[in-house]
Amino acid sequence: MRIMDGIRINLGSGELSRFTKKIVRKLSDMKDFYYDKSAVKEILIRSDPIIYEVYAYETERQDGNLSFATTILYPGKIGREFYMTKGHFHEKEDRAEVYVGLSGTGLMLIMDKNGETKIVKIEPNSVIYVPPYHAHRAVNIGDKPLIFLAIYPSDAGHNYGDIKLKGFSKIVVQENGEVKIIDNPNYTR
Ligand code: M6P
Ligand code: ZN
Repeated sequence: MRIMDGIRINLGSGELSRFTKKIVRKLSDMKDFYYDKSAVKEILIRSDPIIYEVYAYETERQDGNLSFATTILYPGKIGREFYMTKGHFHEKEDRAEVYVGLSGTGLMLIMDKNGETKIVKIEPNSVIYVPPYHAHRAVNIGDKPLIFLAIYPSDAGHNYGDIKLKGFSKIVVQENGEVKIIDNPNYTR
């Protein structure tokens, strides 16, 4: 009987050996998501840095199926705010997700519908459960790429609308060389 190869994760680069979709998210693709709009403008005059890349292995969008993706979130800041993913609620809001940290250090913001945000560390070998009805965003607070695996129902979908408009209730910034979690001045309940 033939033994099949599984899909491998390159732990150095975060790349999947097989994937159905690759996303490259540059600053120009997510300028509304950072709180400091003038810092965004300033950077975009000179360059358009890649903030993160996603290798997704997605199966048919049907109840019961699972999909998974690795994300490589680069280190850096826009103004004082650390590089982060857009963050999203699921289109099917009752769908949950699991994140597994593979390399680098970061934080996961997990926010409920009322804007209550919990923050969990992402580091190698950490497993983070995102419950249904919660928005989730990863933030790189280190100086190396943050690499993690996410596993989610194939029919979950992404809803960026609310996040694009208001963001998360908390943002992660650097202050006097330290990582600080502060209230997002642009967030309204
Ligand atoms: C993880 C998963 C993906 C998601 C990606 C980037 O890999 O949650 O579903 O697309 O992170 O996050 P976002 O879609 O918020 O930019
Ligand atoms: Zn998700």
